[in-house]
Amino acid sequence: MTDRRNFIKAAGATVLGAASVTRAGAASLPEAATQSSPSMQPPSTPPNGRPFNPIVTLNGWSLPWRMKDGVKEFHLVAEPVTREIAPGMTANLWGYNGQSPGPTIEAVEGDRIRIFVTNKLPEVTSVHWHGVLVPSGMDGVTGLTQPPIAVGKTYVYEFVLQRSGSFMYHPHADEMTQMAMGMMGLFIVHPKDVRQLQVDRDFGFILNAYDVEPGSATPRVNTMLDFNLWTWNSRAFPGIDPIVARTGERVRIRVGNLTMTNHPIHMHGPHFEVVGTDGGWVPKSARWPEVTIDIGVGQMRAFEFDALAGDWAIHCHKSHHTMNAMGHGVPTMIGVDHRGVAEKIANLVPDYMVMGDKGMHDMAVMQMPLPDNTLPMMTGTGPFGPVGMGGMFSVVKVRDDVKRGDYSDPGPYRHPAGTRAREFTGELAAPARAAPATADAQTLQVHKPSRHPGH
Ligand SMILES: [Cu+2]
Repeated sequence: MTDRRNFIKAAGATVLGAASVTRAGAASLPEAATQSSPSMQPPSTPPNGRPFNPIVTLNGWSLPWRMKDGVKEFHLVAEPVTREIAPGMTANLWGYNGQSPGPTIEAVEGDRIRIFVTNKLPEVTSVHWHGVLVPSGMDGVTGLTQPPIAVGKTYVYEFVLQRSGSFMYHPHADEMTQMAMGMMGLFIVHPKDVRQLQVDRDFGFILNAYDVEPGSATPRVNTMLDFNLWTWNSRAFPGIDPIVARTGERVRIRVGNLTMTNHPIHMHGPHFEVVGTDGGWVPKSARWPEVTIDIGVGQMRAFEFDALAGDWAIHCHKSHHTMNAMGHGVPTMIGVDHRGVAEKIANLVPDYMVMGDKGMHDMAVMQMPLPDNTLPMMTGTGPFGPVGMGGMFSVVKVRDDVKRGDYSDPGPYRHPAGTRAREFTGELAAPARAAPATADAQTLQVHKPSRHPGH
């Protein structure tokens, strides 16, 4: 405690305001852990402090802390990072501690935490603890509750966690740019009683979106709606981890939305219950069943289900959000026979192909030349061929024999005999159709009004 008091006095600030760290304070900074891998890091038992059941961050990890005089100390470093969006594409983003999104912060209701934030970006930043109840001066809004964290400077935030729940963190300084560049992370506060709200598996991810011109690597930050990479934790399918569970386990998924539009997240298979928002837990009697949960901008939702064996798609139901970079200015060619025209064009442009006249599935099958560092629009392969998906899509993989704590991909589901859709090869009778309407019935009688009163 003496250390902290001295340090705060030296910084000339009160405990209620985020304070700039002096050289004396910096000497006592906890180490800033960094992560170079975009793969899911399995949860680990908390080494000290109150016990909790850790969450699993899809394609992510949780930030280690150190205990100092009963305070949990974390160190976030805001910095430019490179993030693999999916195999074949890497983006130049901004994030924290080597990755975008930043590491998940996990702590327990009642914990006093101290978060050091070092700014290694080329411009000022701050961190807002979205949904966490904090003193006003710890809220991280540049200009309103604190000065901006200047380039190269470190600020410290300190507060006691009052309520458990699913929260986020993100900058409140040039946030249009900084969130478009990938600065965000999950902030999970576990209940004080480890048995309360307990589930077998607890997953979390943030919905984010980027506008990266095919062939380039840095997002355009002025885009408001027309993003071309729809991602979960800055990953696009097939780069998103599967959500793995054992049959019968209780599974929770927490999803936050820091894009510029809503995302109706639809899960196939078991129905789920909405159990929480970033405003708190929904009382048991008020939980409601769903198969799709619309997650508005700046919202978090937590939902739970009992795992059923199978490979169950989970995806945003806006179909354009399960695609990677695509051209929107393309006319619909379905039903257009343009083969004759194509031959003439091919004389001028030898690579010209006929596409889209029977729908767009061919796009998922054919290998087309793409600019470097560009994901195909429809991609991913399953045991029965191309899935034809990109973007916000993953698979809930539930098996009878998954071991406790094992999150590795169990491979494709083996459907029990007689439970999979199959081709029908029998005789097809002509379908019975309604008799065509007679010409008489189609004659319209038009009665013109005889008078036009009032005009
Ligand atoms: Cu969406």
